[in-house]
Amino acid sequence: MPGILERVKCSEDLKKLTIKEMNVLAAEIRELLITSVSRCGGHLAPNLGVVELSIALHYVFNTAQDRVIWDVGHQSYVHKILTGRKDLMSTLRQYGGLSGFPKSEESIHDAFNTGHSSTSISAALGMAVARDLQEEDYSVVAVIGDGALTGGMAFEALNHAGIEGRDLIVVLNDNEMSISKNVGAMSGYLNRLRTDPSYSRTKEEIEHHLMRIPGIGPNIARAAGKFKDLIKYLMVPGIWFEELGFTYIGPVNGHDLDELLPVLKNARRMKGPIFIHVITEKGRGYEPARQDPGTFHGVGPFDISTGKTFKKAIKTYTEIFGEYMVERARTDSKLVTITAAMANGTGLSEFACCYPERFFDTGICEQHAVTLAAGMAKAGLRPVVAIYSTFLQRAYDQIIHDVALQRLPVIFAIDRAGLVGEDGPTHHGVFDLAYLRSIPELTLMAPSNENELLDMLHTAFTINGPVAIRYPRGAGEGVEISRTRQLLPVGEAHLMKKGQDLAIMAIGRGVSIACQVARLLEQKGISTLLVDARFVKPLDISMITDIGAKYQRLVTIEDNCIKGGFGSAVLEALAETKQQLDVLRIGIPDEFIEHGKVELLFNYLDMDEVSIVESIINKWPELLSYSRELGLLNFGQN
Ligand SMILES: Cc1ncc(C[n+]2csc(CCOP(=O)(O)OP(=O)(O)O)c2C)c(N)n1
Repeated sequence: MPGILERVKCSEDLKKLTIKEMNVLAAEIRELLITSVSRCGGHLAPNLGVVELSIALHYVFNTAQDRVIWDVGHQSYVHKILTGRKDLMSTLRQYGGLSGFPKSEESIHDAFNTGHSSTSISAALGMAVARDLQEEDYSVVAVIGDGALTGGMAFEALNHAGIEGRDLIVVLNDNEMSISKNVGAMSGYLNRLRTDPSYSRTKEEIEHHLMRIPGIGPNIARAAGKFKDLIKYLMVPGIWFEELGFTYIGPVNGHDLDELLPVLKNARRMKGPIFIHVITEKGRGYEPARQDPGTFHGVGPFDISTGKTFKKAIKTYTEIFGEYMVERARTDSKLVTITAAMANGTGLSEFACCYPERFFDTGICEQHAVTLAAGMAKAGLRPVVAIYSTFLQRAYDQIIHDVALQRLPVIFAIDRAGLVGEDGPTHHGVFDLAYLRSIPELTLMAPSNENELLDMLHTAFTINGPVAIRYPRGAGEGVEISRTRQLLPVGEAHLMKKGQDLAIMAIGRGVSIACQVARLLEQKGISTLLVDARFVKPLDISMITDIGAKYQRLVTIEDNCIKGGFGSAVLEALAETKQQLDVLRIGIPDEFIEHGKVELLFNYLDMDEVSIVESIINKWPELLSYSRELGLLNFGQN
């Protein structure tokens, strides 16, 4: 028998269903979510938690006109399924397939592109203003998780929306989880709203109870004033939101359509800013995800019957970093670590267990995390802030104003640098070399393998100023980890191989690509000098000058945007030292890069070794005539 999902193509189809049928639909959607994510990977637990909420939103609102903005957007799969994209779920996050986040280019039902947290209320308010000024008529709804609500931008937007007073609905999807357990005082407040009966009482109930108090009850109106305010603070639910100018409704059971539908229908009719507090369970409907919502927040392909993911053989840079921190903390009592809601993702979970008093999770607050580190450093600690490259963009001013300007010894461990793959353009960490290398006083490095990461961390602790180390997502190069750590000479590149015909300078992940390129070129009889730059700042000017003096051709390779990145730094150095050689820069072009497997993206961008060799030969065809006897080449390893 064909399922109900087969019949649902738009919100009009939903409206024909009974609540019983919608509950069957919810089960079918959960099945589709589990199958799709088990194959493609993705954000399973967040989506399983919003199935009924998404159905209810699509029942009450029509996203062809009304604007529903999904904060972060990782929980928008159900919305995609309900807006004509269910048959594309098998392409989820694959190159050319469905994006894992809302994308206006993909559907008119995706009102606003998201990926980074805590933007939804600002964007929704912007749309409400535009609607009113242009005298249009539609509803605007921001759906924000309790994790995303920890981000400062969400508070800034609530603060503004309350005073604007426009028709705007904020739905808080409260599952008590960010990626890990949610943190912070607001999370505690939401928890009290959820669980403490005195917070959950309705205003009517409170009045009713007061009326029954002998003596003051009948005089309740006269007894208002200060006492009323006091009572309000003690007993009215959601008072914090009410004081900001929102009408607070809740808590509402986010898995009960009988509760959800009337609440949303009423909210649609109400005036002014409305805040609906919806309680959901992350991972609902799939036991492994319910039991371990952190792991199933964002997960790679897994076996549905066991919930087990397929383990990678080679350690990731993240793991290497996390282990080093635990190890170092044993002897370095000043070391503290900071994460912005990504303890697991940045490899700090073990540190958090071993040294809970020296581990700080700020919530999704990158800006605060960086200035918190600045304060700690100023007062004598040695903070390491571990943040993904893309999310560190949030804290640019804090890096400059609070850390670098005071030359504070904060170490930035920048994970997920370069292309990250399936999460796509909102998550690729391809700008950091460009946005960091312009900051004075900052030392900026990128390791080419696991040992280099460890040596860079080791070196970073000896530098009395800010240091940033950026490294890619996923497995390292698989090199054997040496037991002893080396202090790297700051600002010195590493000559890996000598050669005559052209020079290649690479950085970070670019180095392993450069090695492959050199190997392919050698096969064609072209001899290459290979340099691992290690530092983008300070740059090894003497190495660059040397190359400029001896070579006519230089290739730079980086997993970063080409504009303003490492290659640009090399070009600047060459210009400043008046070197005339011809330079080919390989890096991320000046465009936003779609989602898909990293290898595929490199291929698509002509950044794989074969394409780079092609570009080199195209640029300098005379190289092919340099065919030499391989035995005569200088292969000396340095
Ligand atoms: C600025 C920024 N920092 C970090 C992240 C990574 N991140 C994605 S989802 C998430 C947790 C979101 O929690 P919540 O809003 O409660 O949604 P839930 O997954 O629990 O439904 C985090 C930290 C991000 N997307 N944006």
